[in-house]
Amino acid sequence: MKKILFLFLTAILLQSCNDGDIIVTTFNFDSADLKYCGELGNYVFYKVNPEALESLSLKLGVTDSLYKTEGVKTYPINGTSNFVNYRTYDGALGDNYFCSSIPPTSPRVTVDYLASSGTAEFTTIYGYDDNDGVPGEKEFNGDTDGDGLPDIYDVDDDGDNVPTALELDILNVDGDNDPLTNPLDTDNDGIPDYLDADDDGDEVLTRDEDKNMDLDPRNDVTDPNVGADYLNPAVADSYGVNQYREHKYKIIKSVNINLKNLVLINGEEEITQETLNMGTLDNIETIDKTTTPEF
Ligand SMILES: [Ca+2]
Ligand SMILES: [Ca+2]
Ligand SMILES: [Ca+2]
Ligand SMILES: [Ca+2]
Repeated sequence: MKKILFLFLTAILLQSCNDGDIIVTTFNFDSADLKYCGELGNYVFYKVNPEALESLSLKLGVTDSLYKTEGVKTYPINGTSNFVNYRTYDGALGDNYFCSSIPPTSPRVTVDYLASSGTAEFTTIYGYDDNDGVPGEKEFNGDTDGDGLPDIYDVDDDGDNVPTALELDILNVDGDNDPLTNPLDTDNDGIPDYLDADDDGDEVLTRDEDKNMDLDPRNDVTDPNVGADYLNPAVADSYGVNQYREHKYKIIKSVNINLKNLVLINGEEEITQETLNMGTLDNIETIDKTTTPEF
């Protein structure tokens, strides 16, 4: 008769009889980190519980770029090209057990369950970094300059062609070594320069106070005693610059792997699990983006 064992989320103690021997396994991977190796066509994700000498692994023989798009992708567990194994061993696993091209001969596998059905659900989440000196959680939740790049990944939040990083407290005037506290507010209008498209309040936009029109208002200086024209309210000439400079930012991807409706089989024995969250891999892929917003 076929034995069916149900495991609950952190599944506790699994006993199985095998020719009279009793094998006890814990099936507990909560404290184990999710790790990965492999590449297109042969992805391996695994967790190892060193205390119980057991592992849970997912192999995917798919040629998808798994994290290409944000959102959920699902892959069927078919027991052949895509499969999940739950195993116990007679010794500790070396660091490369799952990632070496030739399968190691030791430790020996003592119990081996193979999943013949179920689904692997990959949820890819994008994070952004514009490295502009304003941490993501402190960026304005919106698109200040309306250039299509939200502030969280806009290196020039106010679109004035002076990068945000150069409009903060760059001279450490307040002495706290944090460029974000007390950012420059040249015209004292209560809007910090990095969010102010007219920094000196002379009613000519900073972007337009660019005499040589090289998309950098910092090098247009009429009066060296005051500084650049965009910070000098006494100079208010507009050159009608209708262009943004090039922007760079990073997309940092993380992925969560959730196994659903898993049926693990070992001979006559069967473990079923409705959901088994393998965990999240942070920074699994980073993409460098370069773009020039349309004006
Ligand atoms: Ca923007
Ligand atoms: Ca920004
Ligand atoms: Ca500004
Ligand atoms: Ca000016």
